Amino acid sequence: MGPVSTEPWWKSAVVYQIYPRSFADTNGDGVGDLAGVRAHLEHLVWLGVDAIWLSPFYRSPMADFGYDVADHCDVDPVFGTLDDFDALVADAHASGIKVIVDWVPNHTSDHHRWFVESRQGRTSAKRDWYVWRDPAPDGGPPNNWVAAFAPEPAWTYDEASGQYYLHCFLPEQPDLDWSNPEVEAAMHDVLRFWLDRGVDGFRMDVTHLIGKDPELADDPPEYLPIPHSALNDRPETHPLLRRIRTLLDAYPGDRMIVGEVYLLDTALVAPYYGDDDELHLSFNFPPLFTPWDATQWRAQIDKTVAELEPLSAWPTWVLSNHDNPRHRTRYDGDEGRARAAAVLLLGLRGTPFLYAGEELGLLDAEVPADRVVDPGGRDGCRAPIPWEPTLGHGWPGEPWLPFAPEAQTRSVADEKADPHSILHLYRRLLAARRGSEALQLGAQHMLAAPEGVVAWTRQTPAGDRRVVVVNFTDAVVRLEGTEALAASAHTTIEVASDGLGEGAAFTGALAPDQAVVLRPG
Ligand code: TEU
Ligand code: CA
Repeated sequence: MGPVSTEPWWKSAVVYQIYPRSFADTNGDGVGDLAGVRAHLEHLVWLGVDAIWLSPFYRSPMADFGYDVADHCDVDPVFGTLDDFDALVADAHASGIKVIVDWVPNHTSDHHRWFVESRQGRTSAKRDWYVWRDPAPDGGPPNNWVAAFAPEPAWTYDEASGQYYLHCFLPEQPDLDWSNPEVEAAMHDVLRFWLDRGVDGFRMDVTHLIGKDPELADDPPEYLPIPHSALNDRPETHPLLRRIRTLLDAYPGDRMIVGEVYLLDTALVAPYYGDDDELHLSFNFPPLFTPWDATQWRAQIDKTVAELEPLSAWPTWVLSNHDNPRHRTRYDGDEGRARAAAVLLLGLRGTPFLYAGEELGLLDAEVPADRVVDPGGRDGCRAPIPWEPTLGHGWPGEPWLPFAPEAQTRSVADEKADPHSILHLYRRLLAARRGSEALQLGAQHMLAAPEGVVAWTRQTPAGDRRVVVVNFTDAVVRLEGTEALAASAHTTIEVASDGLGEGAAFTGALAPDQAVVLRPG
């Protein structure tokens, strides 16, 4: 039995992100599908995750691989059917795994029936569901906003009506106008559709972008060409989030919303929790972009605590996702660092998000020019999961992207069979969290430690206690004479990133790139 807590499930949960295209294919078309997720739930139960987040599986022309939604309330045939979704949720729940789905509220596909109607002309009943504006006096775009992915204007001209429409991402992703109550009501209906189907929560795409300046004023020229999607931070978004929160909280069972707030300063992210009346959780990306360096990581941890603690806002931690190079790739391909990073991620106070494949220590795939498919250059981290060491790695057809390097030796089957693998490290870390209320929910106290080391304690009022120590250097480090040594006196190594010494008394020394979870006794 794990610890019993009265806190909502999402505070103690470890969430595992699945990019459905890349997870597991059951019909041989080279694209992963919902049946593939269902078929591999057993792996996730064995690993010990508490929840899965599914990236979009809705009907889509796939200009942005599903983040261009053409029907929010149906499954794209490439991923299966609504019945497949229901079966997946039923099996996940039966296995004790919560299901979070992606909700893309800022924009739709240009193939969505709302946009098809909107672009019919200036008098269309859905014209003002999107952001249409007359050209600037010189005939150019209405303002200087830059789209994501390429440094192009965030506006596309529509010859027929003589107006531009706004798209902060691809031209195939027109922005909805959330100042229109009909849009808000329609998107609330989407939330209800999935809540009624039993989902446990949502990952809300580009949360900070839905409320926009009614004047559509230019971005400060000194920021260009930063895309507008990374700058937009408006008061208009907050009442929208409060109404979304009210909608979710009216459902039983602690339904959760985690926002993708892509503002690269934690001080700007914190207000999206509101006064505990907006997002339940928010991603916090500055740590993801932090190099493998003790001083810089310590500063990120301190900053996160300083910004969130006064709000009683619960932190989140993430190292990898479908938009960025995997952390092992970012940390110079070094497996020792990737392992120590797993201890860091799973030892901090807050909800950790894992990205499928990081538990295998995958690197990004090297994608040859003739196989590049993503307009945002993100194919590398979306390589298919290798399930088997055999040719095809358990994929019945040629997958949509090439496999990552080392797929031959880093398949799920291989690593499952090897107790020294990084996969087993993740499993031990998840088990340690499940077994310790201190690791799940305990207070965090940072400890003075030698240069190159970050250390902290986790502790509950009832006295459950753990110490986490991460050596960011490639040298042996001794904690001698520091607060970190005093805090780790009379402890046993519960989990070590390199697997060495688990169950033995902690001596106060850490091997290069080693990180440990210590328990009293
Ligand atoms: O990402 C939003 C976002 O800001 C990222 O696109 C980021 O700027 C970029 O990936 C950096 O390379 C979300 C989704 O996570 C992403 O996959 C979508 O493409 C995007 O929204 C549009 O829906
Ligand atoms: Ca398939």
